[in-house]
Amino acid sequence: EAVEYGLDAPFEVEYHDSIPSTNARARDLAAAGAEDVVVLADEQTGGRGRLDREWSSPSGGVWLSILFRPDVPMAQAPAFTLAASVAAARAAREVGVDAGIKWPNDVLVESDGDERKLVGILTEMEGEADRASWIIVGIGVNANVDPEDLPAEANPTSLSAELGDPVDRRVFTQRLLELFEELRRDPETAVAEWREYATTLGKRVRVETPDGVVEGEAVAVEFPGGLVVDTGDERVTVSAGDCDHLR
Ligand code: BT5
Repeated sequence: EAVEYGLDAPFEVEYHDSIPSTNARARDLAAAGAEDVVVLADEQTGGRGRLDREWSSPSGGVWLSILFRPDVPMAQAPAFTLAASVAAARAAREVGVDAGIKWPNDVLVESDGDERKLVGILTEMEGEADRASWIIVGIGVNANVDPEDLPAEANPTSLSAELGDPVDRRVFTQRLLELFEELRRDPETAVAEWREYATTLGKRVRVETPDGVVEGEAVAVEFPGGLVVDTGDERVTVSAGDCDHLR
């Protein structure tokens, strides 16, 4: 299956059979003044997660980055991560995979307390505090890949592994992009749907934020994407960090 699968998108799509990272390519395009571009690859040789962690990206996945220039303050960027996770979870549900969302950026398949990672999202931005110059939303979906080819410690899964059959990547990607475009303009629906899919709400969590560790019960998610944690003494809203579900 060739990666150049002819998407009918409201933006330019750039295809690569193999590239180090679609986010890195999108950053180069942003620096050159581009906007409304999707970079899509069959394989990434240097895919990245948050904090420069490696993102394993063998052939068969949907590895893409969306570059756009919305007129929003930088602080609103987490709303795009939220919209992307909802778009990915809904697109997965539409092909029959019961995906949930773990705050802030993981789309998972959960069964019997076991959480298998299906999608990762990496949002990057540049600009002034009151106005982002560009935003890049990188979405990595383990579509038609064998979880054995992914890092075992991440407890990964894929659409094909969950379904027992490969998905049509053209149809899936088309739908994912459509949903993202819709949801990023409709934060109310995105937040409401996030709550519906959330595996984090109601759980005891431990969040490592840039300012320290917050532990307590996850009680809410608020626009543009903060998680409200009830520590027992107070309610703290965390806007970024690594989150562990404690039970
Ligand atoms: C993420 O980071 O989950 C964000 C991943 C974003 C990937 C997309 S693909 C298109 C675009 N181009 C890029 O270069 N990146 C974006 P984080 O939450 O930091 O999770 C990273 C961790 O996930 C790693 O440390 C591994 O443990 C695990 N991991 C790596 N590859 C995986 C995979 N394919 N599936 C599931 N887990 C994986």
